Amino acid sequence: MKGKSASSKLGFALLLSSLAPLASGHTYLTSLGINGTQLAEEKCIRPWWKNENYPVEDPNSSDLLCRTKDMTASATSMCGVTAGSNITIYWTESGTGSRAIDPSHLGPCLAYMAPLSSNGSGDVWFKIYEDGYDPATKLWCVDKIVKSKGYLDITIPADIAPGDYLLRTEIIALHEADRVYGADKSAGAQYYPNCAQLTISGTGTAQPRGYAIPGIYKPTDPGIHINIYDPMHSYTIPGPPKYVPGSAKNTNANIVSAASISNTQTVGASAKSSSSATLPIPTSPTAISVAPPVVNTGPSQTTAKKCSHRKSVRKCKHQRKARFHFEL
Ligand SMILES: [Cu+2]
Repeated sequence: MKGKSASSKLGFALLLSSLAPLASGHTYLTSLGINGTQLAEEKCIRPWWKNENYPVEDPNSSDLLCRTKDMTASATSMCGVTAGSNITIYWTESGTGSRAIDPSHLGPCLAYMAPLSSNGSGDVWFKIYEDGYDPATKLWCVDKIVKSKGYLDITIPADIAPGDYLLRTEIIALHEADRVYGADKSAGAQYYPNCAQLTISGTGTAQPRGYAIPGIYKPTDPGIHINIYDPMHSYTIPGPPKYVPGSAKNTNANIVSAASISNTQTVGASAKSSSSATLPIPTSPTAISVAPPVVNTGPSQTTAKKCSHRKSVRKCKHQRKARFHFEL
Protein backbone atom coordinates (compact mmCIF):
# COMPACT_ATOMS: atom_id res chain seq x y z
CA MET A 1 0.00 0.00 0.00
CA LYS A 2 2.71 2.37 1.06
CA GLY A 3 4.70 1.72 -2.07
CA LYS A 4 1.70 2.15 -4.27
CA SER A 5 0.80 5.45 -2.63
CA ALA A 6 4.34 6.73 -3.06
CA SER A 7 4.40 5.78 -6.69
CA SER A 8 1.05 7.41 -7.38
CA LYS A 9 2.34 10.54 -5.67
CA LEU A 10 5.38 10.44 -7.84
CA GLY A 11 3.17 9.95 -10.85
CA PHE A 12 1.12 12.95 -9.88
CA ALA A 13 4.21 15.08 -9.39
CA LEU A 14 5.51 14.06 -12.80
CA LEU A 15 2.16 14.82 -14.31
CA LEU A 16 2.16 18.26 -12.75
CA SER A 17 5.67 19.03 -13.86
CA SER A 18 4.90 17.94 -17.39
CA LEU A 19 1.82 20.13 -17.42
CA ALA A 20 3.46 23.22 -16.02
CA PRO A 21 4.67 24.44 -19.43
CA LEU A 22 1.07 24.42 -20.61
CA ALA A 23 0.07 27.30 -18.37
CA SER A 24 -1.67 29.96 -20.41
CA GLY A 25 -1.99 33.69 -19.98
CA HIS A 26 -2.01 35.44 -23.25
CA THR A 27 -1.40 39.01 -24.44
CA TYR A 28 -2.22 41.66 -27.02
CA LEU A 29 -1.11 45.11 -28.09
CA THR A 30 -3.27 47.31 -25.90
CA SER A 31 -2.07 50.83 -26.58
CA LEU A 32 0.77 52.88 -28.03
CA GLY A 33 2.89 55.54 -26.39
CA ILE A 34 4.01 58.40 -28.60
CA ASN A 35 5.99 61.46 -27.57
CA GLY A 36 5.77 60.42 -23.96
CA THR A 37 2.00 60.07 -23.89
CA GLN A 38 0.29 56.71 -23.61
CA LEU A 39 -2.71 56.85 -25.93
CA ALA A 40 -6.17 55.46 -25.35
CA GLU A 41 -6.58 51.73 -25.82
CA GLU A 42 -6.88 50.60 -29.44
CA LYS A 43 -6.11 54.09 -30.76
CA CYS A 44 -4.37 53.69 -34.14
CA ILE A 45 -4.47 49.91 -33.65
CA ARG A 46 -6.22 47.59 -36.08
CA PRO A 47 -9.33 45.95 -34.56
CA TRP A 48 -8.43 43.03 -32.35
CA TRP A 49 -9.87 39.69 -33.23
CA LYS A 50 -12.61 38.11 -31.18
CA ASN A 51 -10.67 36.85 -28.18
CA GLU A 52 -7.95 39.35 -28.61
CA ASN A 53 -5.37 37.85 -26.31
CA TYR A 54 -5.46 34.43 -27.96
CA PRO A 55 -2.38 33.34 -29.85
CA VAL A 56 -2.02 32.46 -33.48
CA GLU A 57 -0.63 28.95 -33.56
CA ASP A 58 -0.23 28.20 -37.27
CA PRO A 59 2.68 30.24 -38.65
CA ASN A 60 1.25 29.78 -42.16
CA SER A 61 -2.12 31.22 -41.25
CA SER A 62 -3.13 34.63 -42.56
CA ASP A 63 -3.94 35.43 -38.93
CA LEU A 64 -0.20 35.77 -38.42
CA LEU A 65 -0.46 39.07 -40.25
CA CYS A 66 -2.22 41.24 -37.71
CA ARG A 67 -4.32 38.86 -35.57
CA THR A 68 -7.34 40.88 -36.61
CA LYS A 69 -10.72 39.53 -37.55
CA ASP A 70 -10.75 41.35 -40.87
CA MET A 71 -7.87 42.90 -42.79
CA THR A 72 -10.28 45.27 -44.49
CA ALA A 73 -10.98 46.91 -41.14
CA SER A 74 -8.74 49.87 -40.63
CA ALA A 75 -7.79 51.49 -37.37
CA THR A 76 -10.03 54.47 -36.68
CA SER A 77 -7.11 56.90 -36.85
CA MET A 78 -3.49 57.29 -37.84
CA CYS A 79 -0.82 58.23 -35.31
CA GLY A 80 1.93 60.60 -36.37
CA VAL A 81 5.52 59.65 -35.52
CA THR A 82 8.79 61.23 -36.58
CA ALA A 83 11.25 58.82 -38.18
CA GLY A 84 14.07 58.12 -35.76
CA SER A 85 11.96 58.63 -32.67
CA ASN A 86 10.77 56.08 -30.15
CA ILE A 87 7.36 54.56 -29.82
CA THR A 88 6.19 52.65 -26.75
CA ILE A 89 4.48 49.33 -27.21
CA TYR A 90 2.16 48.36 -24.36
CA TRP A 91 1.15 44.71 -24.13
CA THR A 92 -1.36 43.46 -21.57
CA GLU A 93 -3.21 40.26 -20.87
CA SER A 94 -6.64 41.83 -20.43
CA GLY A 95 -6.44 45.61 -20.64
CA THR A 96 -4.66 48.58 -19.10
CA GLY A 97 -3.32 47.78 -15.67
CA SER A 98 -3.44 43.99 -16.05
CA ARG A 99 -0.23 42.01 -16.20
CA ALA A 100 1.68 41.90 -19.46
CA ILE A 101 1.61 38.15 -20.03
CA ASP A 102 2.00 34.95 -18.07
CA PRO A 103 5.69 34.79 -17.04
CA SER A 104 5.84 31.24 -18.39
CA HIS A 105 5.33 32.55 -21.93
CA LEU A 106 9.02 33.10 -22.55
CA GLY A 107 10.24 34.13 -25.96
CA PRO A 108 11.34 36.98 -28.21
CA CYS A 109 9.73 40.35 -29.00
CA LEU A 110 9.72 41.66 -32.55
CA ALA A 111 8.40 44.57 -34.59
CA TYR A 112 7.94 44.96 -38.32
CA MET A 113 6.76 47.71 -40.63
CA ALA A 114 5.16 47.75 -44.08
CA PRO A 115 3.71 50.48 -46.28
CA LEU A 116 0.06 50.92 -45.40
CA SER A 117 -0.86 50.91 -49.08
CA SER A 118 0.09 47.24 -49.24
CA ASN A 119 -2.32 46.40 -46.43
CA GLY A 120 0.33 43.90 -45.37
CA SER A 121 0.07 41.84 -48.54
CA GLY A 122 3.14 40.77 -50.50
CA ASP A 123 6.86 41.02 -49.77
CA VAL A 124 6.46 44.20 -47.80
CA TRP A 125 7.39 43.59 -44.16
CA PHE A 126 10.76 44.67 -42.81
CA LYS A 127 11.87 43.96 -39.27
CA ILE A 128 12.73 47.01 -37.19
CA TYR A 129 13.13 45.46 -33.75
CA GLU A 130 14.12 42.14 -32.25
CA ASP A 131 15.10 41.00 -28.81
CA GLY A 132 15.42 37.32 -28.06
CA TYR A 133 17.43 35.69 -25.27
CA ASP A 134 20.61 36.77 -23.57
CA PRO A 135 22.62 33.77 -22.29
CA ALA A 136 24.68 36.07 -20.05
CA THR A 137 21.70 37.36 -18.09
CA LYS A 138 19.46 34.37 -18.89
CA LEU A 139 16.71 36.83 -19.70
CA TRP A 140 14.22 36.57 -22.52
CA CYS A 141 12.54 39.62 -23.93
CA VAL A 142 9.37 38.38 -22.25
CA ASP A 143 11.18 38.46 -18.89
CA LYS A 144 11.84 42.15 -19.50
CA ILE A 145 8.26 42.77 -20.60
CA VAL A 146 6.93 41.11 -17.47
CA LYS A 147 9.25 43.29 -15.39
CA SER A 148 8.30 46.50 -17.21
CA LYS A 149 4.60 45.60 -16.83
CA GLY A 150 4.15 45.41 -20.57
CA TYR A 151 6.03 48.43 -21.87
CA LEU A 152 8.71 48.26 -24.54
CA ASP A 153 10.32 51.17 -26.38
CA ILE A 154 11.31 50.66 -29.98
CA THR A 155 12.85 53.08 -32.47
CA ILE A 156 11.35 53.88 -35.85
CA PRO A 157 14.22 53.75 -38.38
CA ALA A 158 15.45 57.28 -38.99
CA ASP A 159 15.99 56.92 -42.72
CA ILE A 160 12.73 55.41 -43.94
CA ALA A 161 10.67 57.38 -46.41
CA PRO A 162 7.85 59.40 -44.88
CA GLY A 163 4.34 58.10 -45.41
CA ASP A 164 1.70 55.83 -43.96
CA TYR A 165 2.82 52.51 -42.54
CA LEU A 166 1.57 49.48 -40.70
CA LEU A 167 3.52 48.69 -37.55
CA ARG A 168 3.32 45.03 -36.60
CA THR A 169 4.32 44.21 -33.02
CA GLU A 170 4.79 40.64 -31.90
CA ILE A 171 5.65 38.41 -28.98
CA ILE A 172 6.38 34.74 -29.66
CA ALA A 173 5.84 32.48 -26.66
CA LEU A 174 7.94 29.34 -26.68
CA HIS A 175 6.72 27.53 -23.58
CA GLU A 176 5.29 24.70 -25.70
CA ALA A 177 7.68 24.99 -28.60
CA ASP A 178 9.59 21.83 -27.80
CA ARG A 179 7.18 20.06 -30.14
CA VAL A 180 6.61 21.22 -33.70
CA TYR A 181 3.29 22.87 -34.47
CA GLY A 182 0.74 20.17 -35.30
CA ALA A 183 2.48 17.38 -33.37
CA ASP A 184 -0.31 17.49 -30.82
CA LYS A 185 -3.04 19.90 -29.85
CA SER A 186 -0.95 22.22 -27.74
CA ALA A 187 2.36 21.87 -29.55
CA GLY A 188 4.25 24.73 -31.06
CA ALA A 189 5.09 28.38 -30.59
CA GLN A 190 2.33 30.90 -29.87
CA TYR A 191 2.35 34.11 -31.89
CA TYR A 192 0.94 37.35 -30.56
CA PRO A 193 1.02 39.87 -33.43
CA ASN A 194 -1.00 43.06 -33.75
CA CYS A 195 -0.88 45.97 -36.16
CA ALA A 196 -0.99 49.72 -35.69
CA GLN A 197 -1.18 52.50 -38.27
CA LEU A 198 1.43 55.22 -38.26
CA THR A 199 2.06 58.28 -40.36
CA ILE A 200 5.83 58.69 -40.45
CA SER A 201 7.27 62.12 -41.03
CA GLY A 202 10.87 62.88 -41.89
CA THR A 203 13.26 63.38 -44.76
CA GLY A 204 14.40 59.80 -45.32
CA THR A 205 14.10 57.96 -48.60
CA ALA A 206 14.78 54.34 -47.63
CA GLN A 207 12.32 51.65 -48.61
CA PRO A 208 13.80 48.57 -46.97
CA ARG A 209 13.52 45.15 -48.55
CA GLY A 210 10.39 43.42 -47.35
CA TYR A 211 9.24 39.86 -46.69
CA ALA A 212 5.82 38.22 -46.84
CA ILE A 213 3.68 37.44 -43.81
CA PRO A 214 2.76 34.63 -43.47
CA GLY A 215 6.02 33.24 -44.75
CA ILE A 216 8.59 34.66 -42.35
CA TYR A 217 8.43 31.73 -39.93
CA LYS A 218 8.51 27.98 -40.47
CA PRO A 219 7.38 25.54 -37.77
CA THR A 220 10.86 24.00 -37.80
CA ASP A 221 12.90 27.22 -37.61
CA PRO A 222 15.50 26.98 -34.83
CA GLY A 223 13.96 29.98 -33.06
CA ILE A 224 10.45 28.52 -33.35
CA HIS A 225 10.99 24.83 -32.56
CA ILE A 226 13.06 24.87 -29.40
CA ASN A 227 13.04 23.40 -25.92
CA ILE A 228 13.60 26.44 -23.73
CA TYR A 229 13.82 24.25 -20.64
CA ASP A 230 17.14 22.90 -21.86
CA PRO A 231 20.25 24.89 -20.98
CA MET A 232 20.41 27.69 -23.53
CA HIS A 233 23.73 28.95 -24.81
CA SER A 234 22.33 30.87 -27.72
CA TYR A 235 19.07 31.65 -29.42
CA THR A 236 18.39 32.38 -33.06
CA ILE A 237 15.69 35.01 -33.39
CA PRO A 238 13.28 33.91 -36.13
CA GLY A 239 12.31 35.87 -39.20
CA PRO A 240 14.24 37.99 -41.69
CA PRO A 241 17.27 40.04 -40.69
CA LYS A 242 16.53 43.26 -38.89
CA TYR A 243 16.69 46.33 -41.08
CA VAL A 244 19.79 48.38 -40.38
CA PRO A 245 19.15 52.08 -41.08
CA GLY A 246 21.33 53.23 -43.91
CA SER A 247 21.49 49.80 -45.50
CA ALA A 248 18.51 49.96 -47.87
CA LYS A 249 19.66 49.14 -51.37
CA ASN A 250 16.55 48.65 -53.38
CA THR A 251 14.17 51.46 -54.05
CA ASN A 252 10.49 51.06 -54.60
CA ALA A 253 10.54 47.54 -56.06
CA ASN A 254 8.78 46.26 -52.97
CA ILE A 255 6.06 48.80 -53.16
CA VAL A 256 5.36 48.04 -56.80
CA SER A 257 5.28 44.29 -56.25
CA ALA A 258 3.08 44.68 -53.23
CA ALA A 259 0.53 46.62 -55.22
CA SER A 260 0.53 44.09 -58.04
CA ILE A 261 0.04 41.11 -55.76
CA SER A 262 -3.59 40.73 -54.96
CA ASN A 263 -4.58 37.15 -54.33
CA THR A 264 -1.47 35.53 -52.99
CA GLN A 265 -2.95 35.34 -49.53
CA THR A 266 -6.28 34.09 -48.42
CA VAL A 267 -6.71 37.00 -46.08
CA GLY A 268 -10.18 38.46 -46.39
CA ALA A 269 -8.91 41.76 -47.66
CA SER A 270 -6.57 40.55 -50.34
CA ALA A 271 -8.87 37.79 -51.45
CA LYS A 272 -11.90 39.98 -51.77
CA SER A 273 -10.47 43.11 -53.26
CA SER A 274 -8.34 43.09 -56.35
CA SER A 275 -6.47 46.17 -55.30
CA SER A 276 -5.35 47.47 -51.98
CA ALA A 277 -6.53 50.87 -53.13
CA THR A 278 -10.11 49.85 -52.47
CA LEU A 279 -9.47 49.19 -48.82
CA PRO A 280 -10.93 51.65 -46.36
CA ILE A 281 -7.63 53.02 -45.23
CA PRO A 282 -7.57 56.54 -43.83
CA THR A 283 -5.48 58.76 -46.03
CA SER A 284 -5.03 61.72 -43.79
CA PRO A 285 -3.60 61.48 -40.34
CA THR A 286 -5.58 62.86 -37.49
CA ALA A 287 -3.99 64.65 -34.62
CA ILE A 288 -2.76 62.46 -31.85
CA SER A 289 -5.01 62.87 -28.89
CA VAL A 290 -3.43 63.25 -25.52
CA ALA A 291 -6.24 61.43 -23.81
CA PRO A 292 -5.15 59.42 -20.79
CA PRO A 293 -5.37 55.66 -21.05
CA VAL A 294 -9.02 54.75 -21.05
CA VAL A 295 -10.41 51.31 -20.53
CA ASN A 296 -12.03 50.34 -23.77
CA THR A 297 -15.60 49.24 -23.30
CA GLY A 298 -16.18 48.06 -26.84
CA PRO A 299 -17.47 44.61 -27.68
CA SER A 300 -14.11 42.96 -28.15
CA GLN A 301 -12.99 44.04 -24.73
CA THR A 302 -16.08 42.50 -23.21
CA THR A 303 -15.24 39.27 -24.98
CA ALA A 304 -11.74 39.37 -23.57
CA LYS A 305 -12.96 39.70 -20.03
CA LYS A 306 -15.11 36.65 -20.57
CA CYS A 307 -12.15 34.74 -21.79
CA SER A 308 -9.83 35.11 -18.91
CA HIS A 309 -8.50 31.62 -18.40
CA ARG A 310 -9.29 31.68 -14.75
CA LYS A 311 -12.90 32.67 -15.11
CA SER A 312 -14.65 31.24 -18.08
CA VAL A 313 -12.58 28.32 -19.12
CA ARG A 314 -15.14 26.86 -21.47
CA LYS A 315 -15.12 29.93 -23.70
CA CYS A 316 -11.45 29.51 -24.33
CA LYS A 317 -10.00 27.86 -27.35
CA HIS A 318 -7.24 26.01 -25.58
CA GLN A 319 -9.43 24.10 -23.25
CA ARG A 320 -6.79 21.65 -22.20
CA LYS A 321 -4.33 24.33 -21.35
CA ALA A 322 -6.96 26.52 -19.81
CA ARG A 323 -8.26 23.76 -17.61
CA PHE A 324 -4.84 22.87 -16.32
CA HIS A 325 -4.04 26.48 -15.81
CA PHE A 326 -7.24 26.78 -13.82
CA GLU A 327 -6.48 23.76 -11.72
CA LEU A 328 -2.88 24.64 -11.07
CU1 LIG B 1 -0.93 31.72 -23.62
